[in-house]
Amino acid sequence: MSEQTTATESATAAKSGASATERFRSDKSSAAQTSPERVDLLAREVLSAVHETIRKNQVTYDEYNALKSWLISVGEDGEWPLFLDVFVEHVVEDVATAHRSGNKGSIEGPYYVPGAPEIGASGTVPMREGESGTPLVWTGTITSTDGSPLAGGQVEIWHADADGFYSQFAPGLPEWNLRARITTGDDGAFEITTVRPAPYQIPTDGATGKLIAAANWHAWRPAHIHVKVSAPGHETLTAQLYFPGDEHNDDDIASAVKPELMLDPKPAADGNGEQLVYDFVLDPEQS
Ligand code: MBD
Ligand code: FE
Repeated sequence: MSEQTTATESATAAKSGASATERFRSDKSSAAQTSPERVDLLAREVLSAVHETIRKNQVTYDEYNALKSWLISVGEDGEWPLFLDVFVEHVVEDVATAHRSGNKGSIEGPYYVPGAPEIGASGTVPMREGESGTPLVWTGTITSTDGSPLAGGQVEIWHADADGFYSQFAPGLPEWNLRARITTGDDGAFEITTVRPAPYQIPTDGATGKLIAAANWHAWRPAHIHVKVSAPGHETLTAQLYFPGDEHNDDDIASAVKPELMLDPKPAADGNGEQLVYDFVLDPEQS
């Protein structure tokens, strides 16, 4: 049996959820500061919307208890990061980036890990010997909205493997598998070699998967490559890039696909896999 099937067998929602919760707590939750005025306003509005839904739909005690039981299991399964990033983050991202004139972005999702290995301006993402998936060579540039190339720009890239698993969130994968950071030189150019990720299915054995099954939805996200692009004096861009023809581009469970984020892979000139060009334009930081 290949090493690549081991992860398939022992990946569980609870394990990836626990990793995502831990990751969030160490990177982001300590930075959360919200004034009492905003908490008062937002909590009241959200609760009113819930009350209104209950009245409008004549919600029963059975339904209320089903909700309560489900909410308890979201926490037990460590799936608050997954649930919120799948069903809520896309609107937060829209609001946060509406002022930009550079690249469109998309949600970060629960599986970003800072500190991936640096591979220079041109390099190959860490991967296993014989990593499955079509080889992909991606060239591009990072420029500012005025067209000037950005030296010292970084692209952090992370994506699932050909079985749909993310390193550090599924067992049996090397720590930094399919995660890397590139840094541009004076011309703002980069070249990244990796492999095509597979479509991603939300874990079906956790609370989020149970909601999806109970509502008769599907659990799929189209294949995607995550990036975080940064450069001195510029707003950091978080995005996901997609592949034309994926059957879930039009019904992503996370509502995170935008037409501007579509890649255009072509057969590679050397006959080995695919090549593509995709550039990034960053907005200068607002003063
Ligand atoms: C993912 O890979 C992802 O990108 C998002 C947003 C949610 C769940 C899994
Ligand atoms: Fe993802």
